[in-house]
Amino acid sequence: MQDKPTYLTRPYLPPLDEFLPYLQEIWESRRLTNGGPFHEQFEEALRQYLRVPQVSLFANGTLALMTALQALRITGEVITTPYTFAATTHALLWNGIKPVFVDIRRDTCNLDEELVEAAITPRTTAILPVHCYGNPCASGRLQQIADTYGLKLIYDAAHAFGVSVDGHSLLELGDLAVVSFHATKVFNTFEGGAIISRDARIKQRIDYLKNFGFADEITVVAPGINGKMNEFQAALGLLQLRHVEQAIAARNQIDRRYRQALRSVPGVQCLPSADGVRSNGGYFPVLIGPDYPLSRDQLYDEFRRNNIYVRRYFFPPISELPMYRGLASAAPANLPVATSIAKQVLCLPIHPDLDGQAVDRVIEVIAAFV
Ligand code: T4K
Repeated sequence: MQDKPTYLTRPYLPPLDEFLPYLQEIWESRRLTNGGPFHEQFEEALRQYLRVPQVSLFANGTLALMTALQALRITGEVITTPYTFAATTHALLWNGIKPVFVDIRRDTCNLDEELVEAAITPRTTAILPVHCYGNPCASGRLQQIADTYGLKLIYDAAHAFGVSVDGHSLLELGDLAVVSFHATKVFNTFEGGAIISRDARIKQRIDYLKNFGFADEITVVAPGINGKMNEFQAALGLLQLRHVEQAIAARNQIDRRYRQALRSVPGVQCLPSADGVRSNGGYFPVLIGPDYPLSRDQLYDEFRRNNIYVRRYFFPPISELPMYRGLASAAPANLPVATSIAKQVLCLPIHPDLDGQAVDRVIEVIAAFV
């Protein structure tokens, strides 16, 4: 067993001395939150970096998701994926919306666009897909379905910061896209998130909603929530933007190393990387198939014995959680691909501070049984 633990991820942080001047400014100005100067600067800097029309910053990605659904007045049923983090589906339930699960594709782990139409009912108002692990959804087809049936398309793009297809950010897609800046993400502000919107009118509504619905000191135009990002988070975000390209490059280098080493390991399958996609190296999932000598859980335990903390994202599928499993669409027979992938998946450690030796140890643990 190696002494030093290897974690799935370690949050990227810039050198502390680069952050101190920001902190000093916050301390001196006493401007801590409610759309302060760093908030305004970060929102604009992010808009330019991502090359998207509008950005609304949030305290975290979950509040952003909940607000996105409110902003578009989504009700009734929403078609979504069972293969995601609990926040995606919980955001629907917190809005009184019924999730309707549709199975995923084996190559991307994203909502299977060809199964969506069959799940539409007169109560369906929107589709909520996830760009799982930053893998792009079949957005052309999903948009076509949304347009045909008059549905809204909201992407949970929590994993998709910095991912682009043919030079276009994934965050441009759909009516709204929601991204997370949680500590474990490619780009972090400790906690944080944002909604990407298409025009100033919808951004205005989102901004009211995240501030209790206040339009001015005495006018409340909507039953809003407190979703505001504070000045500490925004200042860190501004600084993180200077480093994020380097962090993504380091992650992608680890991604390439894993792919090359695992190519020759029978029973271990990496998800294919699609043409024209600039990945962010946010996650490195592998599927442990029947040709591998150990089951997924045996390999997970073996990693633990070696002080390596891999994760089973996303097991169990959300459709199997107690609050969802009674839904007709949650039946495992309706979701064979998600059910099978959730039993096979392991996310391997990947983050900018993971050195070559640690990556080799992860590969050695897998290869030792072949
Ligand atoms: N939609 C999707 C598709 C999402 O994946 C998420 C969040 C959301 C929406 C909601 O966005 P946020 O509201 O979170 O902004 C983690 C994260 O908490 C969560 O943000 C993330 N997805 C999810 C996939 O993973 P946990 O409970 O598995 O994380 P935890 O605390 O076990 O940490 C994982 C590893 O990271 C540990 O091995 C240690 C390391 N770590 C973690 C933290 C928090 C650190 O080294 N330092 C840290 O500060 O959920």
